[in-house]
Amino acid sequence: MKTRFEYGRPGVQAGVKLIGIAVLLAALLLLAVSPAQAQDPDSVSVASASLIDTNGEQVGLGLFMQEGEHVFVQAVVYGMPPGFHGIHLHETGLCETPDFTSAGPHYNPDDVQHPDHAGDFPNLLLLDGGVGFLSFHTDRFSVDEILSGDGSALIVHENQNNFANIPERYGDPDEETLSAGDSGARLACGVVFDPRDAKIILPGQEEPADGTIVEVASADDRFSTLVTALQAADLVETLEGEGPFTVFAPTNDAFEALPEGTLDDLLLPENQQQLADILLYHVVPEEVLAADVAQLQSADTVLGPPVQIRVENDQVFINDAEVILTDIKASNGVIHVIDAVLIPPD
Ligand SMILES: [Cu+2]
Repeated sequence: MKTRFEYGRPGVQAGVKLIGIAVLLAALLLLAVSPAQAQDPDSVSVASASLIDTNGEQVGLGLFMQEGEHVFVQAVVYGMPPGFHGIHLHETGLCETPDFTSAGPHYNPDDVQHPDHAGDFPNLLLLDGGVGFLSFHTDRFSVDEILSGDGSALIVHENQNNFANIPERYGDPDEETLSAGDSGARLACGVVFDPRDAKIILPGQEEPADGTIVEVASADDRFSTLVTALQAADLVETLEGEGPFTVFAPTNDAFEALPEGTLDDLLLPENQQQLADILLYHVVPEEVLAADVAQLQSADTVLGPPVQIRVENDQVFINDAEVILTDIKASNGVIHVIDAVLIPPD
């Protein structure tokens, strides 16, 4: 059971996966808020972190909830080696595989020594099955603080954190021990984000589209010529209809590649029918996703005559136009981008 979501906060990498249980936990956390506060969700400071491993796979979730002066921290981790692991908050909300050094050093706004960093946490114990749960309070930061600026990231390390606790008889601890407690490699990382900023899509749920085919195309500079043509051909209303439609959308470059003067001629009022015919030859009256397009040899268009579909060296062609981008979702269908204008047969 897998879930996708995108961060709503600008500058944070999108496209991380969440599992259903993580969403459930986040929901439970929100429910745990006292009824008076729950009436205004914005008055509650909560944050979560979706932990990914070095392969980008989901391996856990962290939750942070402000409770007065304290923050209640919870983490559930799975699919990682059993035993104790250092787990900390690091200072930058960026988790780039494979080593997560992008998250920077420990979250330490007061510039103090380990283990007094605000981001120092108790160790996490993973059971034999590689699953573990951590729950504690900290008064070293607030939820708002760890969400502000560059954000922060929750990191699970390979080894346990010794909290720089090296008794004198062992000699002087080195810099690595003093700064991070010999926790070793970063095995998992999760950007800390406000769950209310995230678009969460549950399993089986359709990804919400940003508007109709016309609205999606209008919002994209690459299709401004197409949109102009749709308006000139009086087809906007048609493509805002229920559909579903599949539109093979030529880019502006594709229109420019037409013989000189062709487009200008087509945009003349007296040629409206011809323009409409050409455009309707780009529309299939059903939703055909990329994975299905490649299975077809042809598809009937709204104009009538079918377009030919062929796959060559993993590239999909519609007649002689190459499909350069697929599956741009709209509320009433899907757009595949092509590099040439399709001309219907006479
Ligand atoms: Cu760390």
